[in-house]
Amino acid sequence: MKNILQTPVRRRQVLTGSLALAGGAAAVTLNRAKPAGATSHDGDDEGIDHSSHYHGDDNSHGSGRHGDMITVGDVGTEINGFDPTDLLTDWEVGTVTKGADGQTIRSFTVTAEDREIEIAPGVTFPAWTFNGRVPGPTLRATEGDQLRIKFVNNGSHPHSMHFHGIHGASMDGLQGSGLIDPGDEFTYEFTAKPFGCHLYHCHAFPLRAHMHKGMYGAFIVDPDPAKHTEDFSVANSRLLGSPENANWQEFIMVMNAFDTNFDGANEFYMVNSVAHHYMKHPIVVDRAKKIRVYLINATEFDPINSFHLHANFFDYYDHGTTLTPTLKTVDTIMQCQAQRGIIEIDFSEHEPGMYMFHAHQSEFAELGWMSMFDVKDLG
Ligand SMILES: [Cu+2]
Repeated sequence: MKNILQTPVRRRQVLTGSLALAGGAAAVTLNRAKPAGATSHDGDDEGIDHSSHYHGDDNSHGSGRHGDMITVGDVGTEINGFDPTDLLTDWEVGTVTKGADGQTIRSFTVTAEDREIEIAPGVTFPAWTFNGRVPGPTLRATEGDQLRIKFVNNGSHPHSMHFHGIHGASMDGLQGSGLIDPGDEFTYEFTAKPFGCHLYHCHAFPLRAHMHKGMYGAFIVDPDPAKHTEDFSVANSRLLGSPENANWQEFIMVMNAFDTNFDGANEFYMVNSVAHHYMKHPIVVDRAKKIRVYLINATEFDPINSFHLHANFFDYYDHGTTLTPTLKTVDTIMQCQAQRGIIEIDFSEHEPGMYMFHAHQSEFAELGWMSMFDVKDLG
């Protein structure tokens, strides 16, 4: 397949649906009702059939005009090796052992490697990855664990893992503290704290190149309920594997974007690397169980990203480092790069149906950052 990078793609081309890739690759157009490449729009909004449906079926749940404007076709797992639907709940908890003092030691291995990924149907991107995926593995630990993260650089450039957490200077992922050349390895050791929704990313320079190439991932630290007796049940509900936690539906969502022609502006926006994936594959949730989204903004080039939920409001925990919400009853939050937080949503009083969420920068939504919860009675 001819690489997308040989064909310059600009943001407005994608928006107007005029992008047709050479070499037999799939076309990207905004109108799913017509075959790929069958239309040619020369105006921003002309030719978009607002009567067509986001999913080719029932349009009674208010998706309306938004839903018309998504990429055509689908991204399989053949190139990427991961499915964004599976990635939502793919917690990497490492290998647990006990130290002599009974301390929990949690060990991970993360490998940097170059890998081409498919970010929209027929659109590939030459990524630099952690463990072959973008975002990298979602590393999840419990507050107070001793972490040992063995990092192996099998990529073509120097890389590191810089954790947003509390640790010593020697473990920071800079030159002399874990920034390593191809073929080298380094083990980061520190205590998992503070509890919250964090991230890690490569801190090699130029930083923006290593970020936008895909070198970031989630780092979740669950609170240790024993340390939070005043909010024990809340802390327990955040602890992966606890009975209280089983009453929640938890998802990792990393907001990201890709600059496919390397002009310093993004052509595609999304959650978890595939444009419009959760429009074509809505996230099925049980109406009776609350939703907890670990939301992280890894978007390069644009200073702000955002999350907006339709038809409902939610509570928000900035950085996830508190057990009471830092924002209550909001329907939109914004994050700068590396900002993150926990969103808690309750649909129990709602009718079942499709509930959209998306960036409220409209252009981001149209270029891929638009998703659906499919709220059902699964009882
Ligand atoms: Cu790097």
